[in-house]
Amino acid sequence: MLLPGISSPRDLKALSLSQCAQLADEVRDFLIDSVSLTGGHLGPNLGVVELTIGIHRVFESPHDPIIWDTGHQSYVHKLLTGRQDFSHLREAGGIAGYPQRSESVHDIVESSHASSSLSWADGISKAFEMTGQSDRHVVAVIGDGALTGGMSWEALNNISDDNSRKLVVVVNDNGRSYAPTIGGVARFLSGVRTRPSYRTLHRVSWGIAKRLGGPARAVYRGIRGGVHGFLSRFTNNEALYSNLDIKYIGPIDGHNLRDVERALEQAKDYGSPVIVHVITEKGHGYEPARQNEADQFHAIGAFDPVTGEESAGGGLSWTSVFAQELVRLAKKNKRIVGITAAMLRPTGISALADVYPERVFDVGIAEQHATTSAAGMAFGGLHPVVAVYATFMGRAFDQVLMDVALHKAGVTFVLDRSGVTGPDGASHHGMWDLAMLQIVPGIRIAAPRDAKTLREELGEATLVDDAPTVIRFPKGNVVESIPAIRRTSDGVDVLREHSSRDVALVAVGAMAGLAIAVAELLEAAGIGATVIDPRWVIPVAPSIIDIARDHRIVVTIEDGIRVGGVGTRIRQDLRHAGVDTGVDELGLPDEFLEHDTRGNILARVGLTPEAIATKIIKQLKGTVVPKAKPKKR
Ligand SMILES: Cc1ncc(C[n+]2csc(CCOP(=O)(O)OP(=O)(O)O)c2C)c(N)n1
Repeated sequence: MLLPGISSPRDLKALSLSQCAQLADEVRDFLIDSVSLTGGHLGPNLGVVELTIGIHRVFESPHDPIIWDTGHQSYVHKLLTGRQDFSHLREAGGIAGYPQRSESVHDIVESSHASSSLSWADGISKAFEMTGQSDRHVVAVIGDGALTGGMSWEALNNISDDNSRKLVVVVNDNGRSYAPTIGGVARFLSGVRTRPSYRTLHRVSWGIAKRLGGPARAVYRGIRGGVHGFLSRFTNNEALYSNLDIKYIGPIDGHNLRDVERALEQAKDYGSPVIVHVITEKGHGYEPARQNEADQFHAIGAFDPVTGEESAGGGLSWTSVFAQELVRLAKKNKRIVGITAAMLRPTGISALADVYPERVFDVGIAEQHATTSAAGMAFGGLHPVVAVYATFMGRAFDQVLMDVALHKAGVTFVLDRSGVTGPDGASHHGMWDLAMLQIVPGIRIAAPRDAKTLREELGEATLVDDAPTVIRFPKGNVVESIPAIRRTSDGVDVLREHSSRDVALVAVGAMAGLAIAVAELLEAAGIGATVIDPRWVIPVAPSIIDIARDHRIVVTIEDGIRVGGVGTRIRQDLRHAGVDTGVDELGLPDEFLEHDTRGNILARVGLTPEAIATKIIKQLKGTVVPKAKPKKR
């Protein structure tokens, strides 16, 4: 076994190529075994085993920073940089599913939102140049999927402007995001992939360089870029890149370590920005992943390593309720279309595509474009439903504000994975959407509490044709129904009432179950609680103000950041209406919350029935206990 002996990239450099091949096999076995127990991003990592070994043999991490775009493909990098305990991958205390600076000096970028790596690399290389660290290379590894994001092209535009920087862009082209990558960029890459003539050129050139000795070799190295540029016009492989004026090497077989290393060495020699186009296969070396057409084990739960069969999760997910209801609504309303930013299946939009393929648009990893394109579709007479994970909505704030809302476009945003998500860590919690979106003039935001209200609110949203609407719901399974006792005339559901109106609990969406549990505990302590679900949390319905007026205190509970959340909005609206009932806003702290289970995180931040009930009891006791009389002397 070689893998246990690799504690840093330095150890890799002592290995022969055949030992590296053995190491690659060991890494694959390790990944399959460990991810089968914990779940994680298996397919992307199986595809970059040789590439990661090659990068670490050719460059000197961390002296040469390596930036993994998105970061879900960094498991091999972790294994080779001293992190071989994967037993608690993505669990509290275990290693993170993405690069994390606190884990290792080899991890540089941990944001995990796609398409940012080239901007990072651009900035770092500029800083190295300006601070006299000119012996340091910067390597960015970006997938063909991430390359569909606009930010990468903004960065390339800048990178191509300055030939003095040591910046290597490795395009890890496996032809897929989750599903096959779409669009012109993908077509361009696939065109290059099927024309291997550059590889021949590259091999010949390498041969020449090797044979030349001393000064002749140095001279050849100096002019090699130009020679390649000239000859590659005849191979016609890299027209897109050459038009950008960036040197290009490729396409390289990403599973042939010798070729990978040669290409990287050559890129290192250039001493100016260069793209190395590497062809890899997602799920490489593991048949069940390769055969899985849907997503090639992009992200998977625990599974049987022999058959590749995923362990049965069971239960009905929020995503599938949304997916089914969207199809039902789309059958009745021909104006409804679906948009996804490269997440056809994870968002459930695939259900609509199965029935009406022509009414679904996968725009690539391009949330900003998805949003403005939706505004255009609304102008043209459609009602677009843009389905994204809540965390990625942040990318398109300006577009929601200026393109959709300002233009009164009827676009429905469906935010899956809102609130605390858990194992994907700080970057993937959908906790900013409520605070961020509620400041958009005219926007209406619904947070369904169960499957029934999700269906209902989605239907209501698709009828709004003059403003953005948002439906946000969490990850995981949904309960079919949390019944209401009554609905107010302005659409607020009252879930529970009590003759003594001590506290009004306002539950945002999936927090309804928690609020009811709090009410039960309060009742046992002799405190009467009303529980309401606003359904549409923004704007604040007038009946919420009326209910608040009737109670001693209001407690809002939301699965989103407390600062500037729905609770804050209710407090402001109460004050504006002259109601002086105190409001306690419960929600998530304004912190980056590390990976853990959703349950553990909610407990840590005090969002459990016991913690909330205790807080309220203390608070109310505080208001009823008479002030102590001053002692007589
Ligand atoms: C801004 C943003 N939107 C969506 C995602 C979700 N996402 C994670 S990985 C991925 C596909 C990445 O494809 P690619 O860059 O080709 O890498 P591969 O997995 O194929 O190696 C997507 C869409 C994300 N991380 N960031």
